[in-house]
Amino acid sequence: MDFMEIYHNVIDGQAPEVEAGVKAALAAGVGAEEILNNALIAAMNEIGQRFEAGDLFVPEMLIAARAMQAGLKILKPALAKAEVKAAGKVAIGTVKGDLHDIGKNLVAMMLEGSGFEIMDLGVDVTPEAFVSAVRNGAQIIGMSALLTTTMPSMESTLKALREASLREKVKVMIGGAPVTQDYANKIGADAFAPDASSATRIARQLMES
Ligand code: B12
Repeated sequence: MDFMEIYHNVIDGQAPEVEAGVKAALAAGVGAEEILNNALIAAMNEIGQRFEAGDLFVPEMLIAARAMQAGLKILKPALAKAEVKAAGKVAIGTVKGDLHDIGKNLVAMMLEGSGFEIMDLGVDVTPEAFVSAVRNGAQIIGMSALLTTTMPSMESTLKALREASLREKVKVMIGGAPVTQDYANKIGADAFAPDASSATRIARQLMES
């Protein structure tokens, strides 16, 4: 399968073409994860590099992100082959001050697909909102940050959980491009995952631990 057409349409921000390309690839029997990795994620990586190099700016990044989301929407049913029994309840959100949600949505979709019940808290989520989610039954919290300047909000959330005496009741998993295992260790999170498929595996392990 040649993913170049979808890839370039994401980069050019052509949402309807991306949608059509993803539909055609699925109809041709290409695996959803293959389309995701080789076309959609690959294109966003390219966008990130071009942005870093100063070859494109926020508006272009935004329309590319919209095109990617259009493709993700088509992939969602294929990625989320929901299992019957709920594996656990996960509250997931992008931390305070941060509006990046593509990675967070992808992790939510994959978790849903592997049987977790998802409470999607959206973007710009305050520590207090994560705390409320635990009061409402979340067994795992998933925090996403794409900016080095918003990562400290993960630590604030852990602090808020301790202050509410809820830290022992919940597992905390973190991720996002600038986040590392070292950072997770440093702030006392229970787990880090570098991508959506390992997030699913790790969430299952957290439910058993
Ligand atoms: C698209 C994008 C945007 C879009 C976001 C649209 C949207 N709806 O999300 C827009 C245009 C809005 C945007 C805005 C900004 N952005 Co921006 N953006 C990006 C870009 C190009 C891609 C991010 C992305 O979606 N990647 C694809 C997804 C699939 O990958 P991912 O998010 O990493 O997620 C995966 C893993 O990290 C992990 N994961 C993610 N979350 C979680 C959570 C859990 C719990 C777990 C376990 C795992 C996990 O699994 C995911 C799937 O595999 C990145 C470049 C990059 N290389 O990351 C810059 C980037 C993140 N942005 C950057 C910047 C600077 C900004 C702005 C400040 C620009 C500006 N001057 O205004 C603003 C900030 C706005 C804000 N307050 O949040 C910088 C950050 C620099 C830094 N180190 O802090 C980057 C790195 C670009 C760069 N190279 O400079 N951005």
